[in-house]
Amino acid sequence: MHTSFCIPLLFILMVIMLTDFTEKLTNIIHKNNSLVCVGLDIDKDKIPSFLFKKSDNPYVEFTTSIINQTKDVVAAYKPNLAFYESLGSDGDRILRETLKAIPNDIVVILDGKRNDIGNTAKKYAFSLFEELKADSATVNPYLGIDGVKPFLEYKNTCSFILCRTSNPSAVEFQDLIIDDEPLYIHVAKTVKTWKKYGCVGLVAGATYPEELRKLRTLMGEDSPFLIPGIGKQGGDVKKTVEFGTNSDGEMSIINSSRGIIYASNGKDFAEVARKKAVELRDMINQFR
Ligand code: OMP
Repeated sequence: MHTSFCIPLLFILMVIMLTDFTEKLTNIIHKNNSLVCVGLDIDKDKIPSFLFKKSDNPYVEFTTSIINQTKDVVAAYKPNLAFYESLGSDGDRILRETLKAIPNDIVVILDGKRNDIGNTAKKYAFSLFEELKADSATVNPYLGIDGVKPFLEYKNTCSFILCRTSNPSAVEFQDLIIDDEPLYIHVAKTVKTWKKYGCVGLVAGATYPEELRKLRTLMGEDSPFLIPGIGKQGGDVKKTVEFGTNSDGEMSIINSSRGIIYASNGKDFAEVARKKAVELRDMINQFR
């Protein structure tokens, strides 16, 4: 091939490789020395009330203050869409303005636990990855691969499949024994086969460390894990890190929402959120 073709081709290939999701995740983990994900779950009842008196854009002032105070100590931000959708059309504006405040090198996870039949799942995937330009999303596996594939087809994104959730009633379905193994293990084994379609990881709650350990062993070194349940839900940080990360102490995103963003409801809310994020980062790093 002529060199005048090779050089632009190489450049395009490099750009594609540079923006690969796992590379973006690894880069930000190294840059900020952090596995912390701050969950941006905005809730009027918990946001400092002075913001609603003093500001005409209180939610965005809240989220951008938190982002500005924590952007050098986190790997990711995770807005949970329920909190934005519950605000109606204003929620869409608030979400978009919040996303704009997040630096490009930080991973954005849009948490909507979406899925549907393939034709509809395509629209969910489009709205998260094209409209809102998320790096990743949480996805429900219950409908099987035709509902998941539309998410996996987006290059440079990654979908975190609900596998062993952090809530008390996770056991209700996820622990059902089928062919001598719990359902969540079947989910993980199947998700492993979906790697051929695109980047796929697991959601595994910090509140179930034994299950987390089994899942990391099963999925291997290169699968990204989203691990919520630290902070308000009481997950154990040491076990989460020891069982959830790979042998480099990476490939995991450890989320805390309320424990960080609502640690103070005073004027110092953003500084206190930073303090909490730094504390969590340091505690995690102690065990990596
Ligand atoms: P906090 O309990 O306030 O730290 O919030 C946890 C966040 O993670 C919420 O947005 C939850 O919806 C989400 N989450 C879980 O708590 N448990 C899960 O198993 C999965 C998720 C999630 O997918 O992020």
